[in-house]
Amino acid sequence: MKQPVRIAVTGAAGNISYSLLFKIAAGEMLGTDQPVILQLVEIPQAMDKLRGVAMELEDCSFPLVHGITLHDNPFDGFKGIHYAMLVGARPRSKGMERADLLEANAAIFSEQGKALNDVANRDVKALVIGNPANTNCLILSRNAPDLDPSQFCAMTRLDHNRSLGILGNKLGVNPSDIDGVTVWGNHSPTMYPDLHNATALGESVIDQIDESWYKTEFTPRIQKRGAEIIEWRGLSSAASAAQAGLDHMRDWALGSEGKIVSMGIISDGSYGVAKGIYYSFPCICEFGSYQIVKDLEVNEYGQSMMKKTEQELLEEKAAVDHLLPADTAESRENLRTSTDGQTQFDNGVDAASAYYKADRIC
Ligand code: NAX
Repeated sequence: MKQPVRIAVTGAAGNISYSLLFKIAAGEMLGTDQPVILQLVEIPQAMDKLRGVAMELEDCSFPLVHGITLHDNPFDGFKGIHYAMLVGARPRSKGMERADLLEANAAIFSEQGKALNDVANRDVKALVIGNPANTNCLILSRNAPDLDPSQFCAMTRLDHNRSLGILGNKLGVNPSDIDGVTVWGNHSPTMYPDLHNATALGESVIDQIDESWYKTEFTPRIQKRGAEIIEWRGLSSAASAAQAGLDHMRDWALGSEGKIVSMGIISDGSYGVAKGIYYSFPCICEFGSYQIVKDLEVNEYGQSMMKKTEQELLEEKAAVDHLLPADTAESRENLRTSTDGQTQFDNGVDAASAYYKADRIC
């Protein structure tokens, strides 16, 4: 039996987590041979609701769940964790400007970055799902000076999966028969879903679709799919977001089997993208780490689309720049490439502490 891994989920009493937690507990993320300890984090006002969710998890009797702990702050909740699924974020309330939203989330993700830095496993992998995901991820990473910026990702996998699903439907193929789709940039309506290097059953996709369908129907549909779901369902995407979070973390940890996946990662300047922002690139994952696929052709249209979404991220960064610790700026721009990235289990946590006990709910 493998040693259990510790997974923190923030916003654990919310909608996305209500799907995500049960999938993780069933072994869909890290495999059905990987026991897990779930460290659930919420704001103090949501702790009762969180207890109810934890009771339901307990009632499922998942054999892989070796413990569930509930926390109202990240410094407790992130102790010794190997994986962080950061779902909780401040939603935009009525009358709130974008800058206010960025600032409200900056407070949350600064604190969570510090907590990861102080108490998480040194090899932790953190995925930001809460919006604005890319800039939240930047804030998180900049507040964790002792962790590598490549240990942080923003989720654009839902946009990637949406592209595969809608394209598969159009071409009459299974989404798993498609490869080479990239969603570039920000998880926002400026994202660029690029099909120019995509293949379906080994045949070029771009040769099989109409350019005007691609540019005027497919692209805006992917960019605004979240709003379309809200319009029909009356609620925002939850199960599909949970599935995407799970897919992202599974591929990052266990490998993408040679397939290209879109991940919001620290830009190292590839494809001319400004260094130091979290931008979605085409990646292949292997041995617990990702690599940017470097040699894809980007045409003039693609370049202008990539610039637009980069510009938006630079503007978001400018809006929160005064809140970012200056001393982590350079290390996020002068990156080294690591060749390994396997999660180690030497997490320095005192095995006698309460966090190591496999109590079901404590
Ligand atoms: P909910 O409002 O249902 O749940 C959010 C939960 O987070 C709440 O229970 C809240 O109490 C908690 N929370 C807030 N601040 C927290 C903090 N500081 N620490 C811990 N918990 C905290 O939202 P849900 O539908 O689950 O969506 C969560 C986030 O995902 C939102 O920011 C949403 O915009 C974002 N999304 C991101 C997507 C992506 O592709 N990156 C797609 C889906 C989704 O829109």
